Amino acid sequence: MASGGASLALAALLLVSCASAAAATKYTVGDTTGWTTSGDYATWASDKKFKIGDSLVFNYAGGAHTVDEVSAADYAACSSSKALSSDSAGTTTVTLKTAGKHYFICGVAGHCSSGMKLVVDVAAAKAATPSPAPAPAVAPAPDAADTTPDATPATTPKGSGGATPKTPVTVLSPPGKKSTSGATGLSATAWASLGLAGLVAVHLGAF
Ligand SMILES: [Cu+2]
Repeated sequence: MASGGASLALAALLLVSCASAAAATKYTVGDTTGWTTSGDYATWASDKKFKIGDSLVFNYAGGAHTVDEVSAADYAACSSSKALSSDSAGTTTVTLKTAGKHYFICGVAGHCSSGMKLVVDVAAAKAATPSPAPAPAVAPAPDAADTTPDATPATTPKGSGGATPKTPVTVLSPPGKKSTSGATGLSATAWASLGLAGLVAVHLGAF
């Protein structure tokens, strides 16, 4: 019962995580052109709908350029002195974690002003609203059904089962255990010989 509920919850979790993973898109900035001074990133971004969880992959020659995320004002001024983040490794992947506009520029002198600047507008997560809605509807139903039957049988046998057999069956318990383990014939013969021995004893005592 409990394991059934747990696996259901796991399945629900997997469904949710798979759905969000499948929905995320990886965008290669500038496509085959990559992140260079000859790119036109306004045009590149114009036909794309970015959402939370999507990622941007900047491809460029390592050390030749940087990918700096900056404020709107610094984007307009082509200033990366107060960059929110900066990378120059050659391949920079940025995951878009928040809605709204994200601004990226190249920090190398002259590159931003010659076009190495990108703004993406990340939409507020619309897909997030339908996915959490079915998850709670499924999860509470098996959970509630689980806790009620689990709690009742667990407590009842413990109290009565533990106390009752102890007192009356003190002597009888060893042969009883043997018979349940499969040695029914042996214990029967054991009891029969015990009975015989008893009979013999009685006879011996009588005579
Ligand atoms: Cu550059």
